[in-house]
Amino acid sequence: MKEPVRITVTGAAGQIGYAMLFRIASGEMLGIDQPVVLQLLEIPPAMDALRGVVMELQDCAFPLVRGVVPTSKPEEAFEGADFVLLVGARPRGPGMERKDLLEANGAIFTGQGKAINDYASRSVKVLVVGNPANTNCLIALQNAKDLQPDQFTSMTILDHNRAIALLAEQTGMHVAKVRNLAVWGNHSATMFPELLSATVGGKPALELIEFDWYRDKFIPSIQQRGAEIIRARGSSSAASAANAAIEHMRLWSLGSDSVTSMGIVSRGDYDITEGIVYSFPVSCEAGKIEIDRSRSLDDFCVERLQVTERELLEERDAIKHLL
Ligand code: NAX
Repeated sequence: MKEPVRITVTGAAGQIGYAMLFRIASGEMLGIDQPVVLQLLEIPPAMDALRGVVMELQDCAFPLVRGVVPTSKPEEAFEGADFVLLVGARPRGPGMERKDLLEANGAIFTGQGKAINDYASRSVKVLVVGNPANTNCLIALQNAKDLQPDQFTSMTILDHNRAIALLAEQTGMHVAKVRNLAVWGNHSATMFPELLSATVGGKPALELIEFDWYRDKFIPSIQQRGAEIIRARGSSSAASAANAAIEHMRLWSLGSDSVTSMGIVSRGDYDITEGIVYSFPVSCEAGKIEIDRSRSLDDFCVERLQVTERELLEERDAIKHLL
């Protein structure tokens, strides 16, 4: 058996936390030979709910779990953390504008970035799930001055998986046949699910579907999928988001055998402004994330890459006092 690793989950009593913790504890994230210590952060009003979640974790008697630490203190939650999943965030309340949402979350992710800097393992891997995820990730990494920016990522694998599923359905093929698709940009309604390089069963995706369907149905459906789920379920995606977060961390630490999508700090690839957290097509090996630099993009793609880039630049401007 390996030495236990410390995994911090914030917002652990929320709906994504509830859908995620039991799967992490059973070994689905890092493997069934990897013991874990779960360090669970919540705000004080949610500590009772978190106590209930901890009781349920105990009642599973998971052999891999070597400790569970429920806390409302960031310094305890991030102490020695090898993996951090920043799920807890302030939801948009009635009358709240996007600017207010960015500001409210800015305060949370400034503090958590600093606490990760001060208390986590020097090789920590951080995933931001809480929205607005890309910009929250930017704030956290900018406040973790002693860590490397590439230790911070934001989640777009849920959008990636949604795009795979919809393309598979449209072409009548199994999801495993879809390769090389990518989601670019912000996790928001401007994200760009790109099919130019995608294949289904070895054939170019764009030869199997009508371009009009791609532009007018596929892209907006992926962009609006979260809202569609809220309309149907009465609350936002939780199990699929938890699944995506687990997949993101698994691929990052154990490696990927195909292209996926992750929000990472731009180094200027594909002419995207350096320094913003932008979703790119990536692959992972030995704990490192590499951008797929092999894509040739047409004007249709470039225009969409720029739309979502502009939105991220506006978000960055709105919180620049926190950076
Ligand atoms: P919930 O409202 O069910 O849970 C959030 C939890 O976070 C609550 O228990 C709350 O007490 C806690 N929390 C709030 N502030 C905190 C802080 N400062 N420190 C620690 N905990 C704190 O939301 P849930 O459905 O679990 O969603 C969590 C976040 O994920 C939201 O911001 C949501 O918008 C975002 N999502 C991101 C997705 C992505 O693909 N990147 C998809 C799913 C989801 O919408």
